Amino acid sequence: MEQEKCSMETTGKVITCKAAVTWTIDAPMSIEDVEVDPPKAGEVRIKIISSGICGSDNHVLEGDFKVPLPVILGHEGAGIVESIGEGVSSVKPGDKVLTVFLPQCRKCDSCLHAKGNCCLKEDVRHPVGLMLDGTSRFTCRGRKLHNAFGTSTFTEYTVMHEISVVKLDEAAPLEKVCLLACGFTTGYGSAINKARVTPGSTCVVFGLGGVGSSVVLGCKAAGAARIIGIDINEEKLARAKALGVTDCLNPRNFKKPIQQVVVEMTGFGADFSFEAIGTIDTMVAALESCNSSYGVCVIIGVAPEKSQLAFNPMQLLSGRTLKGCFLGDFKTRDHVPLLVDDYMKNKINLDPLITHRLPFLKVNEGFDLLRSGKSVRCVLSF
Ligand code: COD
Ligand code: ZN
Ligand code: ZN
Repeated sequence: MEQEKCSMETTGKVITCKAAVTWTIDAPMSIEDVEVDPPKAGEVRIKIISSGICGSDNHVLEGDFKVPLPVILGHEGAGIVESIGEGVSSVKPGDKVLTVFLPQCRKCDSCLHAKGNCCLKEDVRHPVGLMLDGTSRFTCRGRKLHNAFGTSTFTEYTVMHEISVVKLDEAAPLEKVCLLACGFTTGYGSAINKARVTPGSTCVVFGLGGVGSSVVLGCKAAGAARIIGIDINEEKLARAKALGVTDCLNPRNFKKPIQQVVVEMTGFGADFSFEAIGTIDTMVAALESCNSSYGVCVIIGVAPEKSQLAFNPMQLLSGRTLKGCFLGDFKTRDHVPLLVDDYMKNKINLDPLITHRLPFLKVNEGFDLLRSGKSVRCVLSF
């Protein structure tokens, strides 16, 4: 009732609210008053309630992933629809939603293909930071701001395309399921959907942040017998044990390459390997950690711009499979609600991933926690 009243009062009007603006990448975000335009045709304006801080947002701030500036970052969000633009039919004001960076238009070649999940409506690999009509809905100090990955959740209100908005169960707790907008879904799906981890198998996961930890949960759910976790942060290794990691490896404790250690530990290499860090070296190590004949390696991390992956093709010739995957290979609007159902049925536990909570205005502190390695996921509340 309260929400509907609120929505009626603001529908069709510009909303002025607080947002964290990234003017340049080498400075903290600045909390500003921004004007958020009403949604145009096919768009949805959302009141953000919760947002996680994902490693990819940090990649942007550290200059490894270039997006047009100035920008409002954040993509792991959950909120409530405030108003809708013309023609929007899949959500209505008051609905709980997730802000997902991969759209699903249900019409393009990728969406129509049974396996495709990279909708062609928006190429997230080369972000333009504008709505599909080439304009922005955010203004700050008279300047137009870009959006990030079509989402922008570090703001009290955002505008997204309907095709990137996932409708949620009315009972879903937004302060938890926001992780399903990116980190959890990205990691869990890479194990379940892309690698198709098999019962009794051996898996190795490089990087035990929010995404890598979710890979571990996926491997465990798929029945992996052994899960080797690799991280340079001892605290991350310790925490991952509680998630299902059976063997912890810190590459800094070994003189030889970590892939050699994994191959020796497993006999012939792991059945499945996952890279959730985003460096070239760890991608090659992940590839070489899986069995040379039947091993499957899934790359999840984004490497610094313009970097090239180099390895001896013999690594593949012997039979290995190298795969990549965005957002866990889920078709977002079709499949993410099913994950929410699993969460509501207690089949998925997000609590071990949420190590910190902060009010939104302390978003820069949240990034400090991520960079210092103290947090797995810090969830901001608005
Ligand atoms: N060796 C071992 N561990 C390392 C190393 C290293 N050389 N360097 C860093 N680590 C560990 C860190 O200690 C940390 O625990 C972990 O790697 C990284 O975790 P986070 O918490 O910084 O980041 P996540 O888990 O939120 O995200 C990691 C990704 C690599 C998945 C992310 O940053 C990324 O690149 N995402 C791109 C993929 C994608 O789909 N992007 C779209 C939206 S996410
Ligand atoms: Zn993310
Ligand atoms: Zn599409």
